[in-house]
Amino acid sequence: MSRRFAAVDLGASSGRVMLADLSDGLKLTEAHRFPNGPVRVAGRLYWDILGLYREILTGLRAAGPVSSIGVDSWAVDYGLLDESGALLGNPVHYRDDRTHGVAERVAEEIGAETLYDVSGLQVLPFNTIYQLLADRLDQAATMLLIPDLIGYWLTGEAGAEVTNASTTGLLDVRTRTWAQPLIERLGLPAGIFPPLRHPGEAVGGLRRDVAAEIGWSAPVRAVGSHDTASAVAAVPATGPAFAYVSCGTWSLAGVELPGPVLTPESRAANFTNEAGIDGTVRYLRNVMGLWLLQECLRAWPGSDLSDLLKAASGERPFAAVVNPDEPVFLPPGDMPARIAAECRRTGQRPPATPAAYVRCVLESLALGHRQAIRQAVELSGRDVEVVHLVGGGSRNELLCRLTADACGLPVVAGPAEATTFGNVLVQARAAGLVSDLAEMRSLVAAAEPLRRYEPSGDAGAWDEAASRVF
Ligand code: ADP
Ligand code: LRH
Repeated sequence: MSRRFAAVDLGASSGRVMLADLSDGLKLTEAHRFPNGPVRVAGRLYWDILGLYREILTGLRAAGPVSSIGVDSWAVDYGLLDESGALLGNPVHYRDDRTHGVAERVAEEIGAETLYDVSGLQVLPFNTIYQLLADRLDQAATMLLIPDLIGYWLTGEAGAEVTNASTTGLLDVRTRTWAQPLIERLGLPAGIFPPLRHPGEAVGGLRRDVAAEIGWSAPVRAVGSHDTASAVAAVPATGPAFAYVSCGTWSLAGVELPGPVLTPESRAANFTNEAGIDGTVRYLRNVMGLWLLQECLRAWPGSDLSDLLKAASGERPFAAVVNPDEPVFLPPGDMPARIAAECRRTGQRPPATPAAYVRCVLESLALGHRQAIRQAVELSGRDVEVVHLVGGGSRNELLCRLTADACGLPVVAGPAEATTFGNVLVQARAAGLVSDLAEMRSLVAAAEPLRRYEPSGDAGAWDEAASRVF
């Protein structure tokens, strides 16, 4: 058996097929990277799922033969299959507005307390539960979350991997099984939810036509198919006293716990208890993340990220900040205009240049990280001595420094491809090459140079900035 594993990792801004070699430590190489983003058709926002699938095949062909393949992606979104297994319509993007008002309606019908007690999930307007209620299900035989849909196309086997199923709002947070009574109460067809599978379990062999197309064959293995579950599994922590920010399109900020926190205070703070590897709980909150920056860049054609970051580091601190989680920032659109409007609404002068906008976005995100981590500590009672910042955002030195300063804690930055590490290490463990989460984490720490940022600056200035927007 070879010690090579392939990870298919679909992020909301880019997808990649990565190759890991565990012959001597852990080496990661990129086989193929491709852009990902929303496509608006007739007023509805979709993913280009077939385009993504084609890129995945290109990547697997380039990666060459491996021992197994794991697939992860962003959470909550899904495709519906009919009785024959054909895809019914293109998967809708979680930033589409079809779920407008649904969460409020469900809370009224079922009760927000009951929903939280069953699923332990934060309320985000796009949770699968709300999308399904806004969808047409009359022809649907099976609902597959995005990584499970890709796995189905690769192998012909349908199932629901549990870490990602925990983001639907329809998984019981205590038993980690489908919440049948809730599903029935909502009038959702129980039959569309496929059998659950766990990270490390076999999905199936590649379909013969897929193997012929990529030129080799290997089994697909379930991993932490929610990208954030894989990223948290690969946080290079050396002990339990850590918080994390998985920072890409979203910043997922929180702590890892042995069990859920389901208190009224936790619900009021909109903290989520998502399923992690090995029965752990990812106790975290979504912060709007680098989406704010991505959308600014889209509004400034021809701008260069590294030039802007350099310029932003010389900008005046705390000139303007916003609450990054204002719902107005969620849909695609003119981000600088929305930031300017938020600044005006909170009595601040809007930034005047792109560099000043970037400074505003990064300080606002650092404030979001600080607030989420402080609340995670308070609500869970977990001690935190260090913040691990992983994902593409760990390449952003200014953001790492600002996060350390805002939190008053050291930040250890990297790896940027934490999700991929988590994905391949669960496969390697299933192959008997790795033992437990601690060993996985020490392999990641040894595989990547990590950067450490000590907190500095004026804590009072961060308090003052926070008081403007929270
Ligand atoms: P996702 O998985 O959600 O698509 P990633 O984890 O790939 O997101 O992170 C993408 C983000 O990382 C980009 O939007 C960008 O802001 C940031 N990023 C990536 N590379 C760099 C870099 N070299 N310098 C600064 N920021 C970077
Ligand atoms: C990050 C992520 C996050 C979800 C969001 C939909 O990629 O999976 O954990 O909340 O996408």
